[in-house]
Amino acid sequence: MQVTGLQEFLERIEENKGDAVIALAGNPNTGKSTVFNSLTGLNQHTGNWPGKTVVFAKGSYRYKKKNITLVDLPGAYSLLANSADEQVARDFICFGKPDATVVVVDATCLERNLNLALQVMEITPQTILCVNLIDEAKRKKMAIDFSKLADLLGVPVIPTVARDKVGLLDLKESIHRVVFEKQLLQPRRIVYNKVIESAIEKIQEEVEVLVHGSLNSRWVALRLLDGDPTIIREIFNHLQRMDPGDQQSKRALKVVEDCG
Ligand SMILES: Nc1nc2c(ncn2[C@@H]2O[C@H](COP(=O)(O)OP(=O)(O)OP(=O)(O)O)[C@@H](O)[C@H]2O)c(=O)[nH]1
Ligand SMILES: [Mg+2]
Repeated sequence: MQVTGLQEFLERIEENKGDAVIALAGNPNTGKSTVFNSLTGLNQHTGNWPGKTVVFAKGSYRYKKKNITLVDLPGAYSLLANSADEQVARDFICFGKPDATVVVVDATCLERNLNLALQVMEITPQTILCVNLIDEAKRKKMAIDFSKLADLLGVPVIPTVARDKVGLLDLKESIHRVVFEKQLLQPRRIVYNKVIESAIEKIQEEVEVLVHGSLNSRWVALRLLDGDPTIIREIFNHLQRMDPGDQQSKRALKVVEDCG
């Protein structure tokens, strides 16, 4: 079995992980670390992603008798990773199976920031949108209809001013509901054109046998169609670890490998 930096990282996160692991993702400079520091206080430590210069922080807080581990990820514009930072964020969200992912977005440039949120929602329904910097949006006289945004996206939307600790209790409550009260989320799904949708369906059938709910098979199919070799390599490594070893799985694994 190949030991990647990813696996070593996941093992570190697993240690004393408490009752749930929550990923904090978002574009650069949206206030992720401010949210992280406010929620975890001194209960945190930082480290390097094994083999990379990328820094991550892990911390914890307690809410309603549950111990929550937060992972502060480096800023990313996209999960179709272009930089080492983006690769780390992507790999954790995709393969780390956090119990929920909070996407921190900048209220003053929602349009650009929602790209990442939609990509996260394509991987996992367990997504919460934290719309931060609403003080800046107000200053710029921007009005945001948060409940309409939540309806449109199908996930909880929490407005915050992280620097002033405004809205962070709501964020903790939302995380609690999603993780422990099994609040049903129905994230808006991006529908592609007919040709792509039918290709997705075919590939999804092939890979389902390997994926077994450990990854989202629709997302895997999309990545195989994209053909990005770095992500396909990680998908291959992940699926190889899950491989039950029968003929059907071997064939599916070969399909994934050949796409890379
Ligand atoms: N006005 C305002 N500033 C904020 C708010 N939240 C964070 N900031 C400021 O925004 C800047 C960036 O915050 P960080 O928490 O470092 O952002 P980040 O997303 O962790 O940044 P990267 O890790 O570099 O991607 C800091 O100067 C914060 O003090 C907010 O709600 N309102
Ligand atoms: Mg940060």
